[in-house]
Amino acid sequence: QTTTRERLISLLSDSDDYISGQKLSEIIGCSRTAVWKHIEELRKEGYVVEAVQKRGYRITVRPNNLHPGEIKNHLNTEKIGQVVHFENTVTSTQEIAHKHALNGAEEGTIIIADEQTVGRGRLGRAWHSPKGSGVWMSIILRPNIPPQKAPQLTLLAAVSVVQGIEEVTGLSAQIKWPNDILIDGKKVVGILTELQAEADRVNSVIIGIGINVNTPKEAFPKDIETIATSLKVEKGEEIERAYLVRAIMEKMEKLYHIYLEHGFAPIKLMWESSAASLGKRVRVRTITGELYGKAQGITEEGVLLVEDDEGTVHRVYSADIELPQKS
Ligand code: BTX
Repeated sequence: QTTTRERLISLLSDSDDYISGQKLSEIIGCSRTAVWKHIEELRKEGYVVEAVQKRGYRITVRPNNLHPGEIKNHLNTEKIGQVVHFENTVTSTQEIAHKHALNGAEEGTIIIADEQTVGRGRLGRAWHSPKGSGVWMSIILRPNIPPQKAPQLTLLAAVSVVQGIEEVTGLSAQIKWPNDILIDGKKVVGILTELQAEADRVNSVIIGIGINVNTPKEAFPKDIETIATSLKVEKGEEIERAYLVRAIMEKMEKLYHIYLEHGFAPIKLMWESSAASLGKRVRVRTITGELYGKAQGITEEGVLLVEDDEGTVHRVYSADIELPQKS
């Protein structure tokens, strides 16, 4: 699966010293001309590749891009992220992931794009996915579970993203049931889970993750400028996107192993420790109506339990939750 280009990036990044064209071509198993052509390609994309006579090549500057070579460089997973399809511009990575899934893509395959023109949220809503500043990706999983358990994977994905963000930026994010990740009360990540399933079993779960990474504050459209934020805005510095994706893939693979072996219970505990809404009064808006009450917790299936003022506990399968304003 690893291409010449990916090997090249990996070799030139691992080495503190220069590597000669001859040596590169021997290790990779291609001609020196092929090596040279790939290096020219990398330069066009913003890599600074130093070339010194008699010594060879070295990468000194890497662009903040999401090319598979960058993501897979040092990626410590068995499955998740081992196959990466990168596109500059797509309608929606979900749409493309569905096609790959139907065509038998391997578990763990990711589709990632620099820009989405029709990024989608839940219930037909749009997801703002401008060029170059975010992570817009879809991950294909094939767990052997019944369809009604699939929402658990949204929660698992949310925990992975929170852990990945924490590792790379040190920022502590919170999860708002079921699929939003907030920093300081503002939305920095959205997660959308879609299924290809039969009545009793899942064929594939397609987890779409949208992260505002380097979006400048003033670049958010008017309708979301007060509710959205980016990692860069919160951290005050540019974040390397490929590094973030890698961290999330690694966290997700660990959690997914735990999930397949021990079920949802351990993931539920981790989710609860990052949950923004638990124990608080919330407003729940479903397609059929509204409900006020205290968010008690989630069930083993990932269903939210809300206790209303009369003491009745409601099981909420799908809704938008509003948290009280911070005082
Ligand atoms: P959601 O329906 O919970 O959230 C959508 C709502 O969030 C919008 O109506 C808008 O108010 C707000 N919003 C839109 N864009 C942004 C943004 N960039 N940052 C913060 N708030 C925003 C959430 O749906 C699920 C989003 C999943 C996105 C990923 S990206 C990769 C994959 N491909 C794809 O088309 N969707 C997923």
